[in-house]
Amino acid sequence: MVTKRYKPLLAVMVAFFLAIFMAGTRADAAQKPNYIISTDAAYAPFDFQDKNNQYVGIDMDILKEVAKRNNFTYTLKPMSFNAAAQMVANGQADGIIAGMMINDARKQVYDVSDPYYQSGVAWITKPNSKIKSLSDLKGKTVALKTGTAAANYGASLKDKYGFKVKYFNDTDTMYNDVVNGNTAATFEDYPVIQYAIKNGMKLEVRNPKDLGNGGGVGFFVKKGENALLLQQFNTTLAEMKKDGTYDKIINKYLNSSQKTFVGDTSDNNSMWGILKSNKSAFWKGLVETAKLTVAGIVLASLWGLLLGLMGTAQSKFWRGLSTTIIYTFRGLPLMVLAFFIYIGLPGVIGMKIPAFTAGLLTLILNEGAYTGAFVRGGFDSVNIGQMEAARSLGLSHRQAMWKVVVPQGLKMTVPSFVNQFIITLKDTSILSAIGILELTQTGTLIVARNSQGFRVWGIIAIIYLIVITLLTWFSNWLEKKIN
Ligand code: ASN
Repeated sequence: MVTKRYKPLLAVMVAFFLAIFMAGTRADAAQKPNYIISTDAAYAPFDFQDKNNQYVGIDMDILKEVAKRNNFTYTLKPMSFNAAAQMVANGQADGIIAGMMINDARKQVYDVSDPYYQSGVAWITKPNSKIKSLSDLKGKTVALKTGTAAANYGASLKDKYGFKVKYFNDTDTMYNDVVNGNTAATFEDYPVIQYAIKNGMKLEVRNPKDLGNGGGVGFFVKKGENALLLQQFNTTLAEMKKDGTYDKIINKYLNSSQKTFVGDTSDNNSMWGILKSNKSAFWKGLVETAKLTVAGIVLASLWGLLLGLMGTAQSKFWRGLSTTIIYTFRGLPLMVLAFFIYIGLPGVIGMKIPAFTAGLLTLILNEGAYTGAFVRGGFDSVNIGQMEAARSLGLSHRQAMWKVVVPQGLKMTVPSFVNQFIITLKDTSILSAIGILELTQTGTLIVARNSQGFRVWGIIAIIYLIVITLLTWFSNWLEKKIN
C-alpha cells in the first residue's frame, strides 16, 4: 500500500525526472526548420574535422549547400556510423549523411536520395603483406566496422575463405589494428581507404580493379518521413551538378595535392605540439566532461539518497520499489542504458532526447542505483537501538529517521560517496558512444585526424588524472568538513 505520507516522495521522484527530461528538450521557436542530421564522426573524405575542429568533407559541403539553398538550418550529430544510422532509423535524427552506400537492405528502412558519389568495397592489407588473395586469409582475423556495407560484404565472405572477424566502431581504429598487425586485413569503401593511403596511412588495397558491392553513396531519411528534406536534397544536388558546385566540392577533397586533412603531420612532433594545436578542442571536451560529471554527481546523489530513504521506509511498497530500481539499474551496463535511452526510447515515446540529457539520465540512473545501495546500507547499519531509543522518547518514525538515523547513516557513507564521485567522472567517458563530445570522444576525433594514438591518448589520460586529483582533493576537504 502506498501510505499517504509517502505520496510526496512519489511526487518528488516524478518531478525530478520530468525536470531532467524537460531541461534538454527546449522548444525550438526558430522560424526556419532545423533538422537533426547524424553523421560519421571520422570518415574522410566524406566527414571529418579539420584542424580547427570544424566538420568538413564532401558530405559536409553538400549538406551545407543544400541547407543554404533551401533555407533551413541543421544540428549535426557526429558519432560512430552504427549509432548515427540507428538514430535515423529510430527517429532520433531526421537524416544521415555519412558516406553511406545505397543498397536494397537499407531501402527497407530508409528513403534514399539520388546517389552523389560512386563507391565499392576494397579489401586492404599492410603493404608488402604475404596475403595476396582472399584465400590467404584462411585462419586469420579481419577487421570490420560495425553496421557498414563494407562489413556486411566482408562478413559474407568469411565462411567461404575461412577467416574470423573482429568489429570496430570507427574506421581509423580499424585501420590501425591492421597497421599494428593485430588483424590481417580489413574491408572499407574504396574512396575512403584511397584517401587515407594518399594521406599517409600505411596500407594497400588488394582489389582496386575488382571492388565488391559497387554502388552509389546517398543521403538517408527514415522511411516515410522527411519527404520534403529528401526532395530538397535531390533538387539541390541536381542543381549543384549543373552549376559546377558539385565538381568544386569533389575537387576540393579529392584532387588537391595538399596533405591538409587526414595524416596531418604539422602537429605531430610532440605531445606539447598536439596539445597546443588542439587546445580549443581539448578544452571544450574537458568542459563537457566537467558539466556531465558535476550534474551527474549532484543529481545521482540526490536520486541515490531518495532511493536509500525509500529502502528504509516502513512501507513494504517503497522498500520493494527501491530494491527493484537499484537491482535493475545496477545490473545494466552503462553503455546499454545509454543506448537504450538515446537510441531505443525515442522510437517508442515519439520524442527526441538530446544526447546530453540522455547521457545525464544514464548517469543518474546508474550511479544513483549504486548510491542508493550504499546509502540504504548506511541507514540500515545505524544501530537499530538508536531508532528504538528515539521512538521511546516520543519521536515519530519519520522524526526519528530525519533526526537520528539519517545524520548518522550519512556520515558513515561519506567515503562511499567520494568513491562514487570518481567513478562518475570516469564513467562519463562511456557516453562518448552516444556522440557526446566529451574528452574521450574529442580524443577519438583528434586521433582520426592525426593518427597519433600514443600521444593523444597520453594527453587525455593526463587530463583525466588531473581532474580526478582535483575531485579527490575536493572530496577529502568535504569529508573533513562533514566529520
Ligand atoms: N560507408 C559506410 C556504409 O555505407 C558508412 C560509413 O562507414 N560511414 O555502410
